[in-house]
Amino acid sequence: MADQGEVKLLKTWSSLFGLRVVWALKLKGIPYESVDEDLTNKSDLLLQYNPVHTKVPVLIHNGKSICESLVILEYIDETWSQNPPRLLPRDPIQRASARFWAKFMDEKVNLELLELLMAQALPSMWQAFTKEGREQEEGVASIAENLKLLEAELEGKKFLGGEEIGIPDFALGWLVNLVPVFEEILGLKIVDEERHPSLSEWSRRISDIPVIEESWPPRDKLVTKWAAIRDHFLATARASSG
Ligand SMILES: N[C@@H](CCC(=O)N[C@@H](CS)C(=O)NCC(=O)O)C(=O)O
Ligand SMILES: *[C@@H]1O[C@H](CO)[C@@H](O)[C@H](O)[C@H]1NC(C)=O
Repeated sequence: MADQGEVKLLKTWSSLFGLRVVWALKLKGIPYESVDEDLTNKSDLLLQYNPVHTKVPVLIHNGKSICESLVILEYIDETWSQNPPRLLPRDPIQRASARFWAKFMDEKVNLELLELLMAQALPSMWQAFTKEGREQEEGVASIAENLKLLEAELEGKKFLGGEEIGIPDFALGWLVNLVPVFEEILGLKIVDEERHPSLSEWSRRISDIPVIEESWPPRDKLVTKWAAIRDHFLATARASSG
């Protein structure tokens, strides 16, 4: 195999964006050095290599940095194009579709799930979570709309990209682990077998991939972390609304 060069990944123990890159590197069999950042005390390396956003993940390949998880995934696919699996299809129409869905995950699904957890970023969500019963169900319904779209997209398919795992699957993959964590904290069901059979099937298929299964952050640590983040957001929101 050709020399991989020096590959270093800046991430955190829990970063869902970082996980996308971990999976891509591991599935393609690319050896790399992993550096866990403390985001409350960012390293000089992070400030130097991602001065624009100072966010993880950052991939450093032979001293050059690549930022933004979806951009990193494409870089990995192009740089190690000989290593299967191929993360973006060859066909331009299919490539466009893969990029479209990856963007959809970031702009809609992932964001709305975080907003649901925080119940603060959107006034409508805030309302849903400070009120009871029917209105809370309506807050959940807006996320349900996006999940329904994904359910339809996945129907009859193994992966979002088709037969093989691809970039949109990486973009959505964190859902498999984090949705149950959010469900536990919120005490409600977001994804279920009955309403989301294809999504549930896809979740199982994703978690059965050994490289993915072995890379999840510890569940109890995640529950503690996200519950604390949520409490902090809710307290701040209450304080600022008097
Ligand atoms: N769009 C970015 C998002 C990355 C991101 O939000 N990273 C978080 C950790 S999960 C971060 O580094 N936050 C540090 C900060 O905002 O200062 C990507 O896809 O890479
Ligand atoms: C911040 O990180 C540096 C090393 O990168 C370390 O020397 C320092 O003690 C850390 N500061 C705090 C407050 O954790």
